[in-house]
Amino acid sequence: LVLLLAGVGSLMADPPRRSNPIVSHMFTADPSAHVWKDGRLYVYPSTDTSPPAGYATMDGYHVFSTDDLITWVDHGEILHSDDVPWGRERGGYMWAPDCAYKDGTYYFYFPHPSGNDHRKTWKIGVATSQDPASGFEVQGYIEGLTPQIDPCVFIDDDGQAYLYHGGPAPVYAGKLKDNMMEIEGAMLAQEGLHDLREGPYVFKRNAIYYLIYPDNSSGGHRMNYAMSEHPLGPWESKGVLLDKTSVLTTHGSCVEYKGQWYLFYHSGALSGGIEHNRSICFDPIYFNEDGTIRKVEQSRG
Ligand code: FUB
Repeated sequence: LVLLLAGVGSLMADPPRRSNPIVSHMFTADPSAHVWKDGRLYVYPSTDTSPPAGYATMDGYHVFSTDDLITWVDHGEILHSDDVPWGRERGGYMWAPDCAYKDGTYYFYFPHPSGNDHRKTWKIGVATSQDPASGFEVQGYIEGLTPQIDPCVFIDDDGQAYLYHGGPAPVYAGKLKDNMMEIEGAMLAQEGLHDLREGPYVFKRNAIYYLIYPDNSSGGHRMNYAMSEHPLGPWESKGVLLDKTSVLTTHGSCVEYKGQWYLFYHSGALSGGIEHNRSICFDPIYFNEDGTIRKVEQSRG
């Protein structure tokens, strides 16, 4: 299934932010953005159901890609809760995912509980494919983790992969073995992340590691960020990157594309702020000389 999401009219738009929200034929949240070797930018979000039925009914993942930040392709559903061998009887609960690429294989990481009390039974599943937007098959889940949501995998310049997950706090992080499905050594609670709630995402720029995360602000979580000289911290919180949007949660990722950095996040842009009908958006981010990030000008809160 390949759908062209933007019509000719949107080609007239000059700044990329004009295509917000990215997707308008379904509700999407928790965008994880990556640029893969074909030069396209891919976004891996989770899916909100319509009419809104809460986070319990989030049941699958689509992938979207672009090469101009204006026209987005929906590659269709890559994974459904029916494909997950643990917890199959309950469905739903396919929450914020991430994807990583190593040695010819794409690794898709997703949370899914194995028992009736999802809070106590979260597993971080792994599905693999040779294609970034189709053919994913579940390989199992990562053993030995604290039951938490919101996986993020960051691969450093030396090829070492790190897994982060968190929700509730703290964020735990550690090295992944070369097979990308087992932990090497211990997962460590990450220090210095002020008021962290969930949703860690790590990226690197100019030898500085950044970890962005939602805080616990009442009425709407704000996206915060922290910096470190090391991928496993300790971190120094630097404040708010994105103010609250029109929905309670926030969750996002940062990526550089064609020389510009962007923050991907979700808001209630399409639904008018309905809590469980979120939509993924993006806006440019700008760095100061010392590596700190200016607060994002939110185009579709
Ligand atoms: O989308 C379901 C959950 O809400 C995510 O896992 C959290 O990060 C929050 O966005």
